[in-house]
Amino acid sequence: MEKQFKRTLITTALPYANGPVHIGHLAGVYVPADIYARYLRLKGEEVLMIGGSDEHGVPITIRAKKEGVSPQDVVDRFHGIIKQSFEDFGITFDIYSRTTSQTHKQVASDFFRKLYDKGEFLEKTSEQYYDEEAKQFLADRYITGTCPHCKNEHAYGDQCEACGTSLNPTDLIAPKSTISGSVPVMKETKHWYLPLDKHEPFLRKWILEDHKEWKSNVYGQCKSWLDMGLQPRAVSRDLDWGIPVPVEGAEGKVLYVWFDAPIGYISNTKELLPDSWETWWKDPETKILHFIGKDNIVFHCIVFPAMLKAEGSFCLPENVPANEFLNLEGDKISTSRNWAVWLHEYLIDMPGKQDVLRYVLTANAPETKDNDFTWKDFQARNNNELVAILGNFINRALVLTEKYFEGKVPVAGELTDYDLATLKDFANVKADVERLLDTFHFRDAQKEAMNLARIGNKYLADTEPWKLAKTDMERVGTILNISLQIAANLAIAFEPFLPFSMDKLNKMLNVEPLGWDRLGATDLLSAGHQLGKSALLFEKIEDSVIEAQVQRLFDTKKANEEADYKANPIRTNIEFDDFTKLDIRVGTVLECTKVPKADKLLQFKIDDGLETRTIVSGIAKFYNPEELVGKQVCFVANLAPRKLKGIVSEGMILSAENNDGTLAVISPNKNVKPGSEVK
Ligand code: B3M
Ligand code: ZN
Repeated sequence: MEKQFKRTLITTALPYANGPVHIGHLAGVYVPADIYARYLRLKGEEVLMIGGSDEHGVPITIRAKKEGVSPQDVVDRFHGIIKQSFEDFGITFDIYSRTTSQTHKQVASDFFRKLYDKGEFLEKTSEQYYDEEAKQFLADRYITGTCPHCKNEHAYGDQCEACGTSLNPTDLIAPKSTISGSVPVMKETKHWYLPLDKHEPFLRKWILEDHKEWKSNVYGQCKSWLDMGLQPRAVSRDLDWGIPVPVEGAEGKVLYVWFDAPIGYISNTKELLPDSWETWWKDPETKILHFIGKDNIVFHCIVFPAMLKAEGSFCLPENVPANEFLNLEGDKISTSRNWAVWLHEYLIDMPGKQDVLRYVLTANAPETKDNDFTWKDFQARNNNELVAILGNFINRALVLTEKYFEGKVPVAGELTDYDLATLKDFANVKADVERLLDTFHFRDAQKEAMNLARIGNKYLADTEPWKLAKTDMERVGTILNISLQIAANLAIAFEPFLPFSMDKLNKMLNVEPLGWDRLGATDLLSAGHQLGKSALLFEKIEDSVIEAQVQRLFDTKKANEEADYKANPIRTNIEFDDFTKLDIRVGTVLECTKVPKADKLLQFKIDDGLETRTIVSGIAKFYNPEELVGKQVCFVANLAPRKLKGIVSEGMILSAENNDGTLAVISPNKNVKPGSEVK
């Protein structure tokens, strides 16, 4: 039997306060969470929606350093901007707080201390890079050096952005501290680890057996993490920005940001309800839901539950309806490359059009796979759906009532078979929308709601009351009565999706917002009820408006390309002799396989004309191994062999690199004899 709950606690990922929020955030997390919260409130259920800014972590300290301000300055600025954006888009948080709040510092610190006292952590000493000039340990992002795979000289301690390989700081060749520029030294440091391996049996059962109903993208990611085997994870860092580790002898150490951030959900609940917060976290009759993006799945489905379990008194989430990513005009949204539609900027260009964006983002929600936002689609959905279907229907129903009945709901006379069939159609919508919302299928739910408007539109088009006005006013009254009942239903069905417009619609209908239980009823407006004044709910968006947005993105792209070129200019001239030192050959790929435990690497066996050679290359993200077998590739044949993940690589396969770091292998444009020289 399905478990019954008394109340629902909705948490939404805490955005990092190191930049404003964009359409990707809204589409992936906040609009779906808000739709769900509004829906439950309309049903009269007890619900809380918790949000806040994530204000710790290394990226914030890096931004502060770059700008020459304090991390607190950075988070103060962006917390304000983010909070305002959410308010502007009608995201109905019961509280939107921040992880630098006093309450949070206390709650997170106490949480750590409780696990520490219970012996739930491992203490381990390891060697990490230390900057002797700056007198501090270096977070991975504060170390740069040469990538061992592709020789990019600007790789970070956690990742090479050129070839995409994840790195450890110790993998870097010629490491350098970005703080002082000095060469870091290895120094011992102690940290606390959460032994995820110890919780693995519990997590396996809890997720893989007890939560088979989770979305397949979420379940699948969890399964693959569990199947790889869990390792202890450090929950502290050597950093001067964060919540101090509340243990003696831990000076200079703070809680790892991913340890404190999810506790923020608890702290913010406590800040809102100092006396009753525990009911929301500890009573098994509370249903906890985490709305997040796909990059946060492991933290919400594995790490945070392990923390809660270790603590012992908290409930675990019932579901984690994570979304995939939204792209923008075909490219990945990127804060650093300004490839985004920023919420605060959108509202300057499109004042009052919050609902249009909410609608389009839900219609294209990346629920099961990555999805694309384009301005053309934005315009089409506005003009062809919001204006032409929903807005048009409402407007016709209201204007005709004003014209023929002085804005009073007319009496419904005898119903025809067609009237009855129409009423039956829209009565079914309630169950459909509910089923979809209950299972987090927001885009289909919205589509169903739009179908209700389609039914109304078709009804008016088929019955043509304007033609009957001269001959049969009673029939006109019946048609408009039915149309107005549909309009009142739309105001309920669309409230979770288009709250600003439905607020307007309620005013036009001159009614207080109705509850969800009334959806599907045919007596929402009684005969004689005086309607308010009608106005257009949506307006057509002209081509010029869309072109301006597209142009802006085009300008951004151009500026990025110029910056990329500047960052990677043509190098100084070399002599012909220098060039001839390079021995580049063509080889035919005989075999290509993934390197185990290295998600970026492919291992090749190449026919080089003489023998078979092994080459390891960091291009696994861009090719399926099978598709390269039989292809010819160019490779540096006289590069000294080197070991990668225990495999001796005899050469380097040449690829061309796009601005976004994606790679394409270089092949001759006609087949040649293996071993042919490239000159
Ligand atoms: N701030 C990462 C992100 O914004 C992180 C989420 C925290 S949720 C507890 O994607
Ligand atoms: Zn690299």
